[in-house]
Amino acid sequence: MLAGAQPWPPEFAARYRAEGYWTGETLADLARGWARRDGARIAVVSGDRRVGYAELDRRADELAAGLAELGLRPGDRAIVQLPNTVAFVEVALALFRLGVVPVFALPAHRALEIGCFAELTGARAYFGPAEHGGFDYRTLAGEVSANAPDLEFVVTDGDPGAYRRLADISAPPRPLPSPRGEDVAFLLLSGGTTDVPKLIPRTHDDYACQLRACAEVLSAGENSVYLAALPAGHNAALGCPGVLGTLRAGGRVVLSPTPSPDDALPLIEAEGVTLTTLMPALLPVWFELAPLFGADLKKVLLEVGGAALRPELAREMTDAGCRITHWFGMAEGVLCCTRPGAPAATVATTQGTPLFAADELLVVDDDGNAVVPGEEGELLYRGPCTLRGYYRADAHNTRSFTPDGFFRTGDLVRLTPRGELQVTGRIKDIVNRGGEKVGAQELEALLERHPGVAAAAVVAEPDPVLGERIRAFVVPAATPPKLEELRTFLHEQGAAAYKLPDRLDVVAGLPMTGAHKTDKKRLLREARP
Ligand code: OOB
Repeated sequence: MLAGAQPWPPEFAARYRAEGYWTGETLADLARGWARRDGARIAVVSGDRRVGYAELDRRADELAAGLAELGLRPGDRAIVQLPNTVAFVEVALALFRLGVVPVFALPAHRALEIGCFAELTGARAYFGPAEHGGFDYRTLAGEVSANAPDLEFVVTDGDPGAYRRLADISAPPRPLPSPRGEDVAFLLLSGGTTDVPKLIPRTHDDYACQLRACAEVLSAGENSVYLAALPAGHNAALGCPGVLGTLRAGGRVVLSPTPSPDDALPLIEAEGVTLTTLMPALLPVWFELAPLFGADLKKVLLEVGGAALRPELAREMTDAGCRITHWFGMAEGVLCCTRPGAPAATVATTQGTPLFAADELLVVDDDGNAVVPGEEGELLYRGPCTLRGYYRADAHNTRSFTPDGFFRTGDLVRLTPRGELQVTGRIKDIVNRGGEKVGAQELEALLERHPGVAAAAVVAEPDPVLGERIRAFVVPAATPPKLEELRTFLHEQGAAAYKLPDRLDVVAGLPMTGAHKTDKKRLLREARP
């Protein structure tokens, strides 16, 4: 296994194999079977491009061979920051086949985040667009490379500037050693990190298991048309069943460059979309604007998760005939959902039941003891897809797992008498800004780099549109800084735009708890409304 990744203990691995969760199937074989059976079948649609299974399969082989010729080797890491384009799919498949481990970054990440991933993983390659959304990723790659001695290859989709053009990397397919089921297939970014970013190793065995199970519960198959509107490198769009699960099932993946209604909604009617994944913040906008774009949302199974879904909104939409499955998901492999056809009340008020019968859930109090059934507590999770350790994060891992391997989610839940999950809050210190997760400590440390800031505290503030937004409290060191000044400063530090505070309070001091931590509850209680 990849150094720095934590395997499941042998007795659990044996059980998951014996019970058919882990089958040895690898992501290297995605698209291959369909390419042989029905090569002309469309696998991926992006803008004007329609790529068949045979073409995708061949390109993945040629790209893998080309990358091997450049010197990339199994076990190397490669940062993949491609937006939802054919290149994303080609690169992911090629890396899986070569045994190179993609680190899936989001297009919104900037030099700060990508630099962190490069340093943590020692990535040898970076794959990004030349430009996307008005931003030049070659400049970002240049900034990151300057401080990342291991980063040898920058590959761009589009005009490469000083770097390598993705389309030019190709060599005659050659036999490559197949990865094994237990090998790490890729690294995903955790949405639950409060300080420096954490990465989650996902194995072929565990992710193939996730893809199969998600496709099964949603009846996704060869006739499915999956719309990837959220970033393809996020677990929700990548594999629930998402892009990879749809390719596995022989369906069609339709890629939208962004989730904005004018990009995504026209694709629904044009491509006959049957399934898509959305964060709750997008739902009202899609619901309202769908008719304008001739999109009939009733024809699409809507997978909604990533942040709290307002029950009234869920009801309004189901009353209007929309089909929603409500998900509680984590990149760490925790997945619960309401099954299609569940009663409207279940969809509106619960996040359903675990994906696997082998998933073990505990709801515990502050002392780690199981709560009385139905009471609120922290959700602990253990199962065939749930990680046993973050990548290269030993100290953090001792806090994030119980001694017997349960993962501490940091989310507060209660279980209904029928065993359905209800997310009630969280204890981890993050802001869930419309589904995008911002670690409070990471942002506080960045704010405290500003010369005008002596101390900072970041809290989640309720927001009618995003669910939560970022409120920063700062104690000034000199002249009190203004919100715009701090936002510009963070931007210049290379932070992603979704991490910039929405609101600023300049305060004389921060209240402390007995444990010398900022007392954020008191801070909010005493703050102006
Ligand atoms: C998904 O994954 P991540 O890794 O970006 O974020 C996970 C966190 C959870 O720990 C929880 O705090 C929050 O997002 N969350 C929810 C939620 N679903 C996720 N909070 C309230 N209600 C929900 N339904 O966000 C993700 C991964 C796969 C599928 C769907 C979402």
